[in-house]
Amino acid sequence: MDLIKLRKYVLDDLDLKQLNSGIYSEGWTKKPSGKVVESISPIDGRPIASIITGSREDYEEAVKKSEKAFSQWTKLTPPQRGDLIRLIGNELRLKKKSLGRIVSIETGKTTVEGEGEIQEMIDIADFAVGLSRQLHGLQMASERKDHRMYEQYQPLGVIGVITSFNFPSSVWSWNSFIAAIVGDAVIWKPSSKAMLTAISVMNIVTKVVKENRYPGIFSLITGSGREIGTLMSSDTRVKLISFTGSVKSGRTVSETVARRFGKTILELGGNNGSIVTSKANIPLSLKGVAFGALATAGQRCTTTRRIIVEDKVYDEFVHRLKGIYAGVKVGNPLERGVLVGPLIDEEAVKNFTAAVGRAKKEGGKVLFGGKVVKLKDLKDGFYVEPTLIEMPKVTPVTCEETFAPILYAFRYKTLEDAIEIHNSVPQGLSSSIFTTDLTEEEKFLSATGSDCGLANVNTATAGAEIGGAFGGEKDTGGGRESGSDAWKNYARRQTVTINWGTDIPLSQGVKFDV
Ligand code: UN1
Repeated sequence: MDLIKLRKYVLDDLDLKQLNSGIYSEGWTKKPSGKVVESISPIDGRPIASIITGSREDYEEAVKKSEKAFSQWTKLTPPQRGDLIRLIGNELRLKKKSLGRIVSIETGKTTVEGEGEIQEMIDIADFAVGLSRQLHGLQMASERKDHRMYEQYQPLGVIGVITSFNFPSSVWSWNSFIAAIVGDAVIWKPSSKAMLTAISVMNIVTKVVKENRYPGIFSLITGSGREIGTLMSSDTRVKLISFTGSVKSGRTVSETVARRFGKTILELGGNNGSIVTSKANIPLSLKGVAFGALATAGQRCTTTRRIIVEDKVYDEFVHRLKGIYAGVKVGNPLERGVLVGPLIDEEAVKNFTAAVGRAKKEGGKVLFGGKVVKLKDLKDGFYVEPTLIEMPKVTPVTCEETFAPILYAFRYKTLEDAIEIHNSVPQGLSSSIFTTDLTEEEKFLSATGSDCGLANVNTATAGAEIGGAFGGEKDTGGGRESGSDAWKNYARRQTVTINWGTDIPLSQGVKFDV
């Protein structure tokens, strides 16, 4: 399949003419002043687009325009803001296939996962529309006579969203659609490995904004994290940085933003474990573990990276899992039946090989896979084998997140041991237990159970829905975005006290007679 032809076909459907500009602030900047960066398809290792990224000047322009747009946008009521998100959601529905295909070409996701990415945007749009009529605060009883006390949530202003290649558009929408109904304006810096997706999404979103004469609250600025990311993180005009990426980069972002007392939402690495007990429904667990470990070629923050299996069923479980791995097709993600596409780039392949080597040195035994795959017709693509490694204990490499389909298997005797192994890594994003035993399940969900932001029972660590708050603890950064009350992160909370009486009684019984 000719990727360039396919790319042209889908970009025509997306009506994307301004392909090379990586800057949008109230219109595509004709000639951004940053470097030209190529976007490479991991499917065949070839360039699919050359994009002119932004510089400091383009960034300045984006912030100024966003501030202006914010001042107009914030005058609209939240349901009026919700109207725009509804229209965007409708347009995304129409373009789901083409956008999904761009995601697949650029990031190597399978066709269904590429479209799933856009579905996730549509879902969060629907959620945001409903939420636009439900933004609420508490009313508290006042100790002072004839006083009313309540809290309200005001927009923050301009916020920055820095996304990663693996969910190149949905994570932007989790943040941006919710922030928009709260009343914020959003500047997006996508991963340099997924700029074409960002440009395609922006082209659709901003067409809806323009055609319906809304203020230009969505801007895009491509460029390196080092340059543009640093500008955003240190800029007091950008009230919140929502960052998705590695623990290492997240630490830098967090420190830079904290120095100026800005806000952050951090979605950093995961090292997610599934506990499989002897009471588990084994066929169901096998499916859950295989999906969790292999979907998106192991490049989700929520990917299952560790299984902790009870001694009694370990041999059977691992044997059957190997059978499933043997049947999984690795290859061109655009082809039917392929479940595991490529890794994002050459560096990811190197990291995979290095991790397998380290695991072996640390006492691991490769039960399945472990090698790089060279496909006959896609020799320059970045493919690796689904890999299962038995580990005698928790070792340094198993405490790290390697963005690849490597699954470490551990044995356990008691559930307490299993939970200890599970919680012994620095990251705390997602977790799961497979069991039909109520006591085991409740132990896993108790205060001394899973220490992660997401805890699943009889389902995979990956594949969270947008309705819940998404995020994790420990090195994962503590941020929450997407559903539930994560919208509050995009607002400033204001406690309001109103005296509607004729006197001025003071709190804590203080007398101040003047
Ligand atoms: C991520 O990997 O950054 O839960 C997000 C999931 C997806 C989102 C993952 N809905 O697997």
